[in-house]
Amino acid sequence: MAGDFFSDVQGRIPFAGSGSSDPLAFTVYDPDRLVLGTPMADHLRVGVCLWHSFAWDGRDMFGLGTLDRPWLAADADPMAAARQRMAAAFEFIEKLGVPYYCFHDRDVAPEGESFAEFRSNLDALTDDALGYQERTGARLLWGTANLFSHPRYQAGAATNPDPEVFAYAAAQVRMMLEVTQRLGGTNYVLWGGREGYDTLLNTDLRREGAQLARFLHLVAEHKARIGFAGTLLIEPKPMEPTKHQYDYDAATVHGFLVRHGLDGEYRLNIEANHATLAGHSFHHEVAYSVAHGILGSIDANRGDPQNGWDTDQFPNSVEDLALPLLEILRGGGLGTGGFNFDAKLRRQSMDRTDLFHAHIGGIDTLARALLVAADMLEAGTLDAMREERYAGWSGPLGQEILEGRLSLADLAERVESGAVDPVRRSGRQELLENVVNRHIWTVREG
Ligand code: XUL
Ligand code: CO
Repeated sequence: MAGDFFSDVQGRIPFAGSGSSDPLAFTVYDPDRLVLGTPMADHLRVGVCLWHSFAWDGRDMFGLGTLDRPWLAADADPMAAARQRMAAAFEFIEKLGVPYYCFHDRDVAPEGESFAEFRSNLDALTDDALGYQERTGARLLWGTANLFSHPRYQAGAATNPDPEVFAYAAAQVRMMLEVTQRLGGTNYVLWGGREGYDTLLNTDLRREGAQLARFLHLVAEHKARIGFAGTLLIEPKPMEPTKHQYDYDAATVHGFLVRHGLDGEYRLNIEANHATLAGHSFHHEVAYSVAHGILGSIDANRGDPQNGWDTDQFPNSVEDLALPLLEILRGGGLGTGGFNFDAKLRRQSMDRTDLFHAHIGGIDTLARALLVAADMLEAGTLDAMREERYAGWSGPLGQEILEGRLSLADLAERVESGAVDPVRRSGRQELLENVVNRHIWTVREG
């Protein structure tokens, strides 16, 4: 297998089964294994992100880069460095053996001195990416435009007080949407990194909401104009980098879309660490999105219970992932979406091989959670108990209420006559938790 950067891994990471102690092998993720009749790889549709894994050297706000990343050599010519970065990324993706990758325009292309130069850089690197896709079989899960790093976006992109910044952001999204289309991307993501505020003292909430809605309409119109076949996704996050981001969580974004006639045009890219930053569980955000038919894709990662920021660690808890996966299976799967590892190594995990350990662990955790979720779905206990809890709504009273055949006065009459006299029933939470744990403890790996 070609490549110069990951020589510790010679060929593709194999599936070695649960008995294996080889750290550079999968023990659960067996791409061809059928789960509920579908190969594991098609359930999970795993993607590698190019920003944390290939365009970041480990720097944080307190210190310099720590990671061994020869393809980020600071003194290299920017286009030459960009080509090295892409070569490293595709070598890794091919060796990891996952089907997808994701990137921002800026992750691959140097910005140059002008928009035209940025565009020509991105075009050239898109040609390269097409060649790599053909050679490796890797596909683009989603593309996105970085509308938050450059100083011009300090006060937001679509929600900027200056319409020229709005226009600049529009040009960038148009370019990246078309690049995503050229690469056969199955989704296009908008994450509103600085679409929010640092202080209400200088912020007009009504205006900024209207601007954001206009922007999202423009993107949807352009998607239709060029015939992009993928799905448009919005990625909720409540804060960081801003104090308050408008796309706070799934329910907030859903409400915004409905309010502005944009539902039907956008779905959601739910990120685990963003859910917990919003004070929800990842399970909640996925369940909300599935319940309303707006789940699009997943950014797989996790936060840290002691740190209140977006630590973007690789997922490692089957408990945390099994129930979200159950919701996804109940909803019929991810469609055009997938599990993108929007996750980064810890700063001390400086060896290149650490990237493999991180992804192998995350993917095996996802695979095991998928097995647990499928087992829960097949056993049907949770579904049956939930259904039973609402049984009254299938009876005559429930049906009459839902069909609008009873007024408040009608209902009061039934209560007053004694025909209605509710009986309390246990919510059985502990029993349900035991059911879940038994699936987690007993599901077989092979
Ligand atoms: C930031 C984040 C982004 C988006 C893409 O928290 O998650 O990387 O996924 O812009
Ligand atoms: Co993300």
